[in-house]
This record gives sequence, structure tokens and C-alpha cells, in this order.
Amino acid sequence: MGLRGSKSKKQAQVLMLGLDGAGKTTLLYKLKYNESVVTVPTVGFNVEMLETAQSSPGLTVWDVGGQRKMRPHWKHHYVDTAALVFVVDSWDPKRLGEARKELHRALRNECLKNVPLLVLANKQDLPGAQSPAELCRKLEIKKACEGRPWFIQPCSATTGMGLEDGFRRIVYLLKNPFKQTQEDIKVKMKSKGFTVANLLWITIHKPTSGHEGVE
Ligand SMILES: Nc1nc2c(ncn2[C@@H]2O[C@H](COP(=O)(O)OP(=O)(O)OP(=O)(O)O)[C@@H](O)[C@H]2O)c(=O)[nH]1
Ligand SMILES: [Mg+2]
Repeated sequence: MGLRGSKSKKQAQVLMLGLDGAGKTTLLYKLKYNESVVTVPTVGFNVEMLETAQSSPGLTVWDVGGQRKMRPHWKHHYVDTAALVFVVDSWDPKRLGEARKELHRALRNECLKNVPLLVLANKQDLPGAQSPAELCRKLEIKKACEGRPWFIQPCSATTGMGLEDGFRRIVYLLKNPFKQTQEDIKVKMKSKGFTVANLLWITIHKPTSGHEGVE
């Protein structure tokens, strides 16, 4: 799994995918600089390092363009991915089928086997945005994630709501890859000072093959 050693701190590679227009680039720069940037469709990728607590691995986040012509390139980023973030436009129900197909295709790739998944249900600031529960059902996440830690986080890349919570949960799952039950997660997150108020749809199963541990 993608944890690179460095003299100062380990870095975990986080791969961020999703259809074009889902909001990946907007949220990356909101997280990194707390700025609302005007984006253009990403051709290629953007990469930024996010700081985390001293005891946690740093996150190197790869934001890869989601246009149809870009998707064949996604697989070139799978090797060394420690966690997958899939961003969904919660306001665009017409494209959920396409998003589901692309998400499931990525999850089937052997390089991403058992890699934790964070689904960001983006654009929750827009009236009529679909709820995480609806998205979870329509994206058939439970079915696609047997043996894999995952969760879905509502967020808005324009306001910043939910972004930090989502990435904190990635760090938590990277540090605790073998937790088995939802109760485990809640208890452990509480004891480490994480809030569970927005905790949605977590299922953790023991992976069938080994993960490398994370300090
Ligand atoms: N209202 C609202 N608009 C958003 C949000 N996130 C992104 N957008 C808008 O959605 C559009 C697409 O955002 P991008 O960040 O460029 O999308 P992307 O996923 O990087 O798209 P590709 O680079 O083509 O894969 C932009 O006009 C953003 O301003 C959000 O949370 N709320
Ligand atoms: Mg982009």
C-alpha cells in the first residue's frame, strides 16, 4: 500500500477520482488553501500535500481529471494508492449511473483491492442535492465494497463543509486498517477526539489479504 518513507514523515498517496465536474479540483484547493478557485476541466492531474498531525502520515492527494478522455489514465495512478477518494456531484442525479460504473470499475482493479474508500457526496450546498443515504443506494456502495473499509461524507467544496472531516477519516482508516465493526470505529474515534456527529455509513470488514500497517 502506498506509504512512502521520508526522513521527516511518511506520506500516504490518496487518489481522488470522479466524473468531470464533480468538484475534485475545487475541493482540493479549498482544503489546501481555503480558497475558492475558478477551475477549468483538469487535463492531466493536480497534486498537493496536505498536512496532518505529527503522528499521522502526511497525505499526498492526486486529483486526476475526470473527463471521459481522461478516464483511461486513471489506472496509471492506482499503484501505490493508500486510499481512494471518489467525488460525486450530489446535485446531478442523471449522471449517477455513469459515476457508479466508473467507481465500480476502479474498485475491481487488483491494485486497489482493500484500499479504503471515501465517497465525498459533494455540492450539498445546492437545494435538492441527494442525501448520502440515497447516493449510497444508487451507487451500490455496500455491494461493491465487501472486504473494504469505506464511508460516505456529505460535503461542499464551495463552502468547505465536511471536507476536513472526510480527510480526517481517511487518516483514521489508514492508521486502523483492520477494525471490524462500526462500533469499533465509533469508540476508537471518540477516544482519539474525532467527532462522530457526521459519521455516516461506515462498514469495516476484515480484509481477506494483508494490508501494510500505518504507524
Ligand atoms: N455549488 C457548488 N458548486 C461546486 C461545488 N464543487 C464544485 N463546484 C463547481 O462545479 C464545477 C466543476 O468543478 P471542478 O472542481 O472543476 O470539477 P472537477 O471534478 O475537478 O472536474 P474535472 O477536472 O473535469 O474532472 C465548477 O464550476 C465548480 O465551481 C460545490 O460543492 N458546490
Ligand atoms: Mg479538475
